[in-house]
Amino acid sequence: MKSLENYLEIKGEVREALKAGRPVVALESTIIAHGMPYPQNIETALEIEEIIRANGALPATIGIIDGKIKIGLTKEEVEFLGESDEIVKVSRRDLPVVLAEKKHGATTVAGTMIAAELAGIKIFVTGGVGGVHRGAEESFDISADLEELKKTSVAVIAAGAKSILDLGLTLEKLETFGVPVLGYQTKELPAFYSRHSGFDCDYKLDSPEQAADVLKAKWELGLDGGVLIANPVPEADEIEYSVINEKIEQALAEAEDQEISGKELTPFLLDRIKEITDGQSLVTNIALVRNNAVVGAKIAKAFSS
Ligand code: PSU
Ligand code: MN
Repeated sequence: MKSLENYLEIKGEVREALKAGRPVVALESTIIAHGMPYPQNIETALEIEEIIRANGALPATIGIIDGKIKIGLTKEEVEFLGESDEIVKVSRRDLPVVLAEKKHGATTVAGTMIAAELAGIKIFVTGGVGGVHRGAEESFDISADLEELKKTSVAVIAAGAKSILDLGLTLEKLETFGVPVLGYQTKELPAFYSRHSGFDCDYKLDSPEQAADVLKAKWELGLDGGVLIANPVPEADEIEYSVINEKIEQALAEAEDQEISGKELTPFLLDRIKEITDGQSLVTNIALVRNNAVVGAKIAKAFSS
C-alpha cells in the first residue's frame, strides 16, 4: 500500500497555512484547460489567485502534473495546463488512471473537491458547477459534480449553474442528495451569465460569517457532503437570461447535430457560446469568477476564525 504522498503534493506555503489554521481557498483547473480560451484562461487563473490573497486568504490552485495531484500549482504549472492540449479533464472516475499512468490532468469541480478534502481545504471557488443537462431523461447526462457534492465535505462558491443545464432538475437532485443550496445575498438561484433564473435557492445568506456558521453547523453535526453557495454575477457584467438563453439554445442544437456528448459537451458549449456572443460570454465568465474569489476568500476567513 503506497502512502498518500506518492499521489499528493502540497505546496510549502499552503501546507504551512493549513497547519496554522489560516484561511486557504482551493481553485480548480478544468476552467483553465477546458473552460476558457488561451490566453485569458491563464491570465484569469493568475489574477484570481491575487484577488484571493488581497482578500486575506491563500489560494491553492489544484491540478495534476506527471501523475501527481498538486495542491497549489506554481505559475509555470498554471501556464502549462493553460497551453498544452494534452491535459485530461479529470473527474472522480478519471483520477486513478491519470495518477497511475503519470499523465497531466485538469480537475473538474468533482476532482477538485476530492483533492481539496484530501488536503484539508474546506472552501473552493469556481465559476459554475456541472449539473443535470437538458434532455437528461434521454441522455442520462448528469455531471459527477452532483454526486461529489453529495458526499465530499467542501463548500463550493459558484455563480449558480449555467442554463446549458436543466436548473430545475439540478435543484431536485441536490435536494435529494441533501446538499444545501445557499444564495449569497440573494434568494434567487443565479444562472451563471445572468443574475436571474426564476428558481429559488433553499436559503439566503447575508454575510461571510453567516456562511461560515452554516458550514460549521453542518460538518460539526457529522452531516458529510458539500454545500453550494451561489453568488450572482455583478449587475454590470450580466447578460440577460432571455438574451443568453437564445444563444445557449443555438449552441445546444449544434452539439446535437454534431453528436457531441460526454465530457466533451460542457467545453464545446462554453466555446460555442463565446463565439456566438462575440466574446461577451467570456467577459461575463471572467467577471463572475473574480466576484466569487472575493466572496470565497471572505468566507474562508470567517470559517477559519
Ligand atoms: N462550467 C463553467 N466552466 C467550466 C466548467 C463548468 O462555466 O469550466 C467545468 C467545471 O470544471 C465543471 C465541469 O466541474 O465543467 C463539469 O463538466 P461535466 O458537465 O462534463 O461534468
Ligand atoms: Mn456529463
